[in-house]
Amino acid sequence: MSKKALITGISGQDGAYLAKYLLDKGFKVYGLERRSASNDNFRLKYLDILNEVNIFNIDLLEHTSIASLIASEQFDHVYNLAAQSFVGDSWNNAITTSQINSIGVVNLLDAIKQLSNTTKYYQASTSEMFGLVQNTPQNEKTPFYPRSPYGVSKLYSHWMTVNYRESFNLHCSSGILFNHESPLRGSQFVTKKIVSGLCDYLKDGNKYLELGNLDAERDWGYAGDYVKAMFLMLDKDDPDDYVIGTGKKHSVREFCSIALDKLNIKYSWEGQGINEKCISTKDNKLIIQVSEKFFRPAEVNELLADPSKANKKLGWKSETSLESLIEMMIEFELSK
Ligand code: NAP
Ligand code: G4F
Repeated sequence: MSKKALITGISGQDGAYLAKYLLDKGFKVYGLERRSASNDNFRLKYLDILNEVNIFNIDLLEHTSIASLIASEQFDHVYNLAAQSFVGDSWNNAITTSQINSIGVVNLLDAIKQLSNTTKYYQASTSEMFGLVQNTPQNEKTPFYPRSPYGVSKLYSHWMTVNYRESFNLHCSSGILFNHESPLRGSQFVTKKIVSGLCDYLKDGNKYLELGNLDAERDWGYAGDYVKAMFLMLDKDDPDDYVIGTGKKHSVREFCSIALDKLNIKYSWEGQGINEKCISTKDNKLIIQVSEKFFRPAEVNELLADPSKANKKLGWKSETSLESLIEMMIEFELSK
């Protein structure tokens, strides 16, 4: 009989790629989605799997509905990907962020503990928990120092996952995933914003892009590679926590430069700090300018993964280079 997996946040970037991956592995895939007027499941449609997944319309905060679902379906795997995942919004929406990202997790863990204790659980932890990094590169032993309400809320759920594993002997694992992107990335995140903004500039030379901190450095990988690590964690006999990343970092400015080169746009960076601009060397038109409104109250300046534990124990490694990822994102954007 097919194994059953529940994915919360199935309408998001990772949810969609994970659903496809598990369907290809023969799982029966169930998804949790909150009702929304705007969600048209474009990612599941793009991957051509909308009709292959079973969707439950339940908000992660509806703890009684979550409990009855967990009790009635007795899932083999539960992947908790639902979250308010945009760091930049988390200062203005700190309470909602905390409710979804922290209390939502306890709703699931507690239901599993009481009603389905052989279910294996995956928690979507994040490199944002390292925040003001205490060591570089970051691995499972690096101390945490979150820098946003998002990071703090995820640290709570990370430790709750560890606590339920240690207290109740549940199969709960956390993936501490570094930034991962794809053509299906949400439009607010910087990589998608850069690629779509530059494609808009290519189509209409009067459009330009406004960005915040160009010096921030991230370890960017491809979401399609990262969902495999989620499955590998639950496929193992022993639950554990794993850092997942590429082991390479680039600044936001470097990401822009690679995308500009791929689009064959000739440019130069001019000025410094808030006055920095990227200008076309063909006609002097503005391509990118820095805007204070995209800076954060507290920044995570650099993130760089040391994924050696996952390499060794899960046999997982990042397969897609940043250059290939950017090409993939550009191709998708230009085909729209
Ligand atoms: P995403 O595209 O923002 O997807 C998040 C999903 O959660 C959306 O489908 C959203 O649905 C759903 N959701 C939000 N609140 C909910 C609620 N109350 N009840 C039910 N569903 C709810 O994020 P992602 O990039 O796929 O990331 C997946 C997970 O990994 C998140 O937990 C994120 O924090 C974590 N993570 C991501 C990265 C990354 O670089 N992508 C790195 C580390 C960790 P709506 O459409 O209704 O908003
Ligand atoms: O793309 P971002 O918004 O991603 P961020 O904040 O690193 O968070 C993402 O990765 C985390 C894992 O490390 C996840 F947990 C989280 O859910 C999310 O998926 O911003 C990346 C960097 C930041 O330093 C930001 O200040 O880009 C900088 N940036 C500069 N200009 C910008 C912009 N970010 C955004 N979103 N928009 C800008 O205009």
